[in-house]
Amino acid sequence: MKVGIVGLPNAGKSTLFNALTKGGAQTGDYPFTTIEPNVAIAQVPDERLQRVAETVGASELVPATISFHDIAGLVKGASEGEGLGNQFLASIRETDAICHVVRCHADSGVPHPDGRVDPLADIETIETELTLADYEQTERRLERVTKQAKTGEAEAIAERDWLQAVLDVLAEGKPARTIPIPDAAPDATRNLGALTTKPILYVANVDEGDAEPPAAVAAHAAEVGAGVVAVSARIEGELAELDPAEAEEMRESYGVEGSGLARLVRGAYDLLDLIVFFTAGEGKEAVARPLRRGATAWESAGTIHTEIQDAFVKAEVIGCEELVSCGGYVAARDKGTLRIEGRDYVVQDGDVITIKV
Ligand SMILES: Nc1nc2c(ncn2[C@@H]2O[C@H](COP(=O)(O)OP(=O)(O)O)[C@@H](O)[C@H]2O)c(=O)[nH]1
Ligand SMILES: [Mg+2]
Repeated sequence: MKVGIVGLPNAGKSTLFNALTKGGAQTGDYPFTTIEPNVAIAQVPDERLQRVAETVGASELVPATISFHDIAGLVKGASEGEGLGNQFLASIRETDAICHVVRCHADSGVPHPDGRVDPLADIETIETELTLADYEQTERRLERVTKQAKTGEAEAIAERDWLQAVLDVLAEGKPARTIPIPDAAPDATRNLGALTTKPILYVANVDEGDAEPPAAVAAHAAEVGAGVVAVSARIEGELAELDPAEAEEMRESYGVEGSGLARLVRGAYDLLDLIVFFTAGEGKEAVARPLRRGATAWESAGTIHTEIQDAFVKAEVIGCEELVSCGGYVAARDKGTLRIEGRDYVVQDGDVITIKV
């Protein structure tokens, strides 16, 4: 799972990214590893994993992870090749969700590319570029799928109609996510690779001591179905340099409640609408695996390995709390709480699953 951090130049993307990488290492709440200068991996904190591992006697813990990518280069005209142009848009295309940093602080020492502070106008600038990029992409895809639909294939027809509806809303400047994906063409979004179908979290980079995002930003987020959090990237950056006790003291002096970074990481997880299931075996790894809410046992197998999915026969399933209270698989099987489920079983958050092949 990848989250792309975007925003206009000087919005505070890198400050926030650096705070995340340092802060995570410090507090241990969200351990981060920087794998490339602009890519950091965060572990999803989940105390259930520890208990599942102990119960089954697993040898190693493998937490779920989420990666944050600092994607620079979005400027006005990017969709027409300005700045990093298409290269930047391609990087966003590979992400599952977008974290959009919006300059809201009024520090005159930080230049704004347009020489004024106007969060809504900035949001519009970015979203216009994404919409324009999607418009072009949709036109191209529609041309291809229209040809396929001439054969009378039901899926191609559904996809064509969806693309036409998407093109119409994009022309009005609205995001593609406003058009529901047709049942008959479930891969339509993935095939298109649109930017405006991705869930968005606005990160309002506010003045020191501000706890709330500007009302206009919150209202816009509600209108487009996006999440929103307020942080001061600068303060979070400073806090990240301190040890936890000092950081707490400084937080109090600024009147900042809780860790802004924790709110950010939490907000990003919520955006992805993920649940977690576990796989764990004695002497083997205990793994926490993120899964799309509503996914089936068969789909869960696919997130482990395509070979396991191809060979799927059935799944042994138990809720993690039940497994822990039973004290292990053998006792759970004896008690009859370890269930056998087929490929269409809808996986629940916290399920411990063994795929039988
Ligand atoms: N006053 C203030 N300055 C900030 C804040 N966040 C970032 N900056 C400053 O804004 C400038 C641009 O930040 P940067 O993270 O490099 O922006 P990016 O271009 O989006 O990556 C830097 O000088 C930062 O120190 C903030 O919350 N408050
Ligand atoms: Mg930067």
